[in-house]
Amino acid sequence: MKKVIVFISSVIVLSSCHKEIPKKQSIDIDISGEMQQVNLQTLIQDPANQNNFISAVDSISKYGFGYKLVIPDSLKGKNLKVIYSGSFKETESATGELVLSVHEQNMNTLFWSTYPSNKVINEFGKWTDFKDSAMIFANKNPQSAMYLFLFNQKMTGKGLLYVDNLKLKIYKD
Ligand SMILES: [Ca+2]
Repeated sequence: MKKVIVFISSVIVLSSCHKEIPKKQSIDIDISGEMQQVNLQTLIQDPANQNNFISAVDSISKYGFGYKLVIPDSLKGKNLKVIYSGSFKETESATGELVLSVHEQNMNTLFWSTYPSNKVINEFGKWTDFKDSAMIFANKNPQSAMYLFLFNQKMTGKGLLYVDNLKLKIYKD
């Protein structure tokens, strides 16, 4: 279990890179106690590399590995740009997706967007990298916003969805 935690910590990236979004303020978030990993039970050892852990779900287990961020007050009421990247692998049907969402404390949904694996996958059983971004406008991120989630899921379809190297960066307008 220790290995899992160490590995996951190493893939969290909240950088202050200015190259990708000129003229916009990027942020460094103190992630201690604010961000946690979710659906750790879906992590398995990568058969190709026992030092690597990957998320594996099917349409029965549904919800795969991701992150849960307690949104700091400094980000509430702001436009946020979230950049996410990683690798997908599907075995029989490209029905998996990445979900980015914002919720209030009672889990009422304020924002929900998905990035389907079929945007990039054109061959089953092969790892395919993805990178994209989503804007969360201030009206979807009000003072009552509490959690930001980024996780993968496979709600329908045959086979398994694998996800590796899931990363996110958050920029404040
Ligand atoms: Ca991994």
